[in-house]
Amino acid sequence: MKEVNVLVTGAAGQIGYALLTRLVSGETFGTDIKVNLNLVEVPQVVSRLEGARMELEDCGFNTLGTVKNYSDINEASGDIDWALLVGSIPRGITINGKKIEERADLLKINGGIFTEQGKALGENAKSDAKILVVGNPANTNALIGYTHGKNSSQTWMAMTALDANRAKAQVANKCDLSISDIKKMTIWGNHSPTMYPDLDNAEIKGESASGWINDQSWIESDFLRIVQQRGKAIIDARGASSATSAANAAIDTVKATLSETAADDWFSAAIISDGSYGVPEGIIFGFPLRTDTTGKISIVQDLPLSDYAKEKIKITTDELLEEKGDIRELL
Ligand code: NAX
Repeated sequence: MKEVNVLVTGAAGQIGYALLTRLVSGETFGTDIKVNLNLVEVPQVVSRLEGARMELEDCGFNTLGTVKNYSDINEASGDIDWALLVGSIPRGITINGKKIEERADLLKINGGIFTEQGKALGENAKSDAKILVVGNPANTNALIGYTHGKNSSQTWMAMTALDANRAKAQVANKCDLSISDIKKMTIWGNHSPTMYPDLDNAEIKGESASGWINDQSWIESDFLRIVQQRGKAIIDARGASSATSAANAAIDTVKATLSETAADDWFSAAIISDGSYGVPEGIIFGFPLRTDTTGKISIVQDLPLSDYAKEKIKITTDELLEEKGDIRELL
């Protein structure tokens, strides 16, 4: 059996719990590939990973390879094909007597983590490794990791697939359609409330989704608000953040990179900007993406953008530039 080596940080957290089974069940990488897991946690909770390991063993998947637990990213990152960086320090945590509420503080604390993880993966992971940052603030964490990875053949992404899935679900509900009828959903920009889910370029049965919906006031008010605030709505209802749907989106992103993207579709993730669509180079930005037959990921070009879309994209761009300014000394 072929093997794939997958590293997951924050593996003892909520998303980690929902993610691990699906990574090793055969669903993600295929039923003919063994998945070796390197699980990483902070030293205080690394012992909990042993519980995760036992449960995975008890699932009885033929595709489960080795499961190793680490608290040191340098030891964990050798020969990795895929890294899912889920662990990060959440807003509201108290560190050295100070409650971390400000985005700038959060960015700096996580910056230290992603500097180290970037260096370790850049030096030790495979040259064609793909790295998906889930831990927030995901885009800027990914920028720090990418910068310190200093390995241009590796691909760094920040996750926006959850936002894309949320957008598709709202459209499906509104139009009484199946999710599979909705294609080409793009989340432009930051994984934050400034993200811009684009219904002009999304398609329903080959037609522009915004044309099909034909209700601009729903698109500009209800739809945007619901998608942008969905994370908060779930926390309010569940008393905890979205874990199952976040893990599902991470699996969707991995799968989207494993084979050529269907001709009538694309997927959404944030990658380093190359200046496409006038987005400044050097920020990790949500774009429409396609995977080719060799596994290379590229930005879908030449999509039309209305003045309204350009205005929204500018807002999320400005936010990412501001975040970059907040962590300038870490780059
Ligand atoms: P949890 O608090 O349940 O788990 C996080 C885990 O990460 C903890 O077990 C913690 O010990 C670990 N951790 C912290 N620093 C670490 C480090 N340096 N190395 C290894 N492990 C470390 O949070 P959970 O609900 O699982 O969410 C994880 C992250 O995903 C959060 O930052 C959250 O904001 C983010 N999210 C991102 C989403 C996205 O679409 N990009 C959506 C869902 C989610 O909110």
